Order: sequence, then C-alpha cells, then structure tokens
Amino acid sequence: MHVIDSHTGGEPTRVILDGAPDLGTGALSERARMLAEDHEGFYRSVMLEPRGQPAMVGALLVEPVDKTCVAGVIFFDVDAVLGMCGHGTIGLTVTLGHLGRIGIGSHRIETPAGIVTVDLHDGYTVTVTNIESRRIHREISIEVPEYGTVTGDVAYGGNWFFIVDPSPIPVEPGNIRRLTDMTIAIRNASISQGIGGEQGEPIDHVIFQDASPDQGVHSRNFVLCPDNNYDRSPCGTGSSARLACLAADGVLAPGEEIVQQSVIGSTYRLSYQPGLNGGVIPSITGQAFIMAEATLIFDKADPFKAGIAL
Ligand code: PYC
Repeated sequence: MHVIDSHTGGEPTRVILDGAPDLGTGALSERARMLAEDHEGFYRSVMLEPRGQPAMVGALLVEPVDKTCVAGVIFFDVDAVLGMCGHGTIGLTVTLGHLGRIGIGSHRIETPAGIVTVDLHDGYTVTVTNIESRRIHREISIEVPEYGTVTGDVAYGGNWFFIVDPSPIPVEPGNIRRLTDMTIAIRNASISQGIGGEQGEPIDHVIFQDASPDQGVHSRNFVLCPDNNYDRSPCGTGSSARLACLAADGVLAPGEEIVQQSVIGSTYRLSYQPGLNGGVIPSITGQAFIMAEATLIFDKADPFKAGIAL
C-alpha cells in the first residue's frame, strides 16, 4: 500500500494511493458508508499506532463519479469516516501537485459531502471552496455531567459541530488535557440528549472559541475530533461551520477576511460568500507540507498488524 504523508498546520494527512478495499463505483456517500460498515479493520490499521499516529486523517483516493473532478476522496480518522475534511483537502491537493497529477490553478474534488473546489497557488498553499455550510441552532443548552449547563451553536461545515464561544477554558497548549476532557463530555452529552443535525446526525466535533493574544488574528480555537484527538490545524470544516455562525450573527460580511488560529498557533485565512440555500460558501486558505512517501507493510507475522487498539 503506497501512501504519502503531509501535514496541514501541524495536522497529519495520509493519502492512500493504492492497496485499499474495492468500494465499487457508486455515489461517494455510498462508498463512504461501505468503508465505515464493512472495512473498519482496514482504515483503523492504517491510522492506529504503530503504523499511524494520533490525530492522523486518512484520505482514500477513489475514482470520482463526476468526471469534471480530478479526484474523489473519502476521509477518515481512526474512529469515523468523515463527510469532508478541510485540512485533509489541503494536504491532498498539495500531494496531487507533488505527484504531478495537477498543476497550479483551480480543480474540483468529489467528497461524500459534495464537490469542493481547490486552488493550488504554489507548491504549498491551497484555497478550498467548501460545500455550503449552515447554522441550525443558536445558543442551545446541554446538561453536561460534572460540568453543568453548556450553551453553544450547532452548525454544519461538512461535519457536525457544537461551537462554544467564548471558551469556558482558555485555549492554550497548557490546557489541552482539560480542553479535551470537557469537549469529550460535551460531545457525549449532546449524543445522549439527542442534540445533533436536522436528520438526527450526531455531533462529531466540538469547538471552543477564544481570543488570541496575536496581532491580526481573529480568534483561536480548540477542536475535538471523533477520535478524541484535537485538531492541530484550525479545522477546515470547523472553520466553515464557524463562518456560518458569524454570518448568521451579522458580525462578518461576505468577502471579509479573518485569520483563524489553532491551539498550536497554526493559521487559516477565512472568508465566505452567501450560499444558495441560506448558508455560506466558505473559503479556507492554508498550507501543507509533504513529510513522507512510504510503502505500508502488513506482515502476517506481526502481532500488531491491525494496529494497537486498547
Ligand atoms: O480540517 O475539516 C478538517 C478536519 C476534520 C477533522 C480533522 N480536520
């Protein structure tokens, strides 16, 4: 299995070029469902230690249904198949450029959540124009065991987010353990209290928004991902959901650009245009760097061939 590893603002992406199970040629949402339900062992073995690393997102390259797209992709982490992934799309685009499969310019990529446009500006810098993103609940309260009532917005940016602003804990690297524990408790409480998407989709990510001490930065975030790791990047789909909230609150105008920072200090430039269905079309600009080109080996004699799953 050949893979290329990159990171986007510190968040790793592993693009799988070959050796994956055959998911057929159906709609990408159907192929994502097959991956989630029938091939859990495959995607976990690629993400889990010792082969993978915490916070890594896999990007399985597949044939797109829409032939105007340069690629189809299904993203996953160790615990879930994702609808879309912003940092992963930036990593994938830089990887496709590195492979010579695309050049500088604009390209379309098909994901289970819909078609996104990517602009490769140079060897590292990409703007993703995401699917339409929307807020569906403003200031909804959740009773969180051991933490009490927590109020936030529910919004969609390709995944489902519960966004708390301002953060109840300062978003600083020294607080990552506390931030992780509280956001896991919120996500679990949202699921047990049935708070999620319009069709009952569970909240899969939780965001805490805080001020940043850095000049020119709009805000700093902490983003919990489905695998209970935090996003080292400012989270592309989370930033999209956040843009939908800022637009709905009337505090950010179409085309106005802000800088969103992650808890480790990496940044995205963000803006939006109004969508056709009342939401926003987000633009996310960030950089990715290739780290490795590798052949993954699954030796039958290896007792941890399937990864370390405790
Ligand atoms: O950038 O959208 C994102 C993302 C989702 C999970 C990790 N990163």
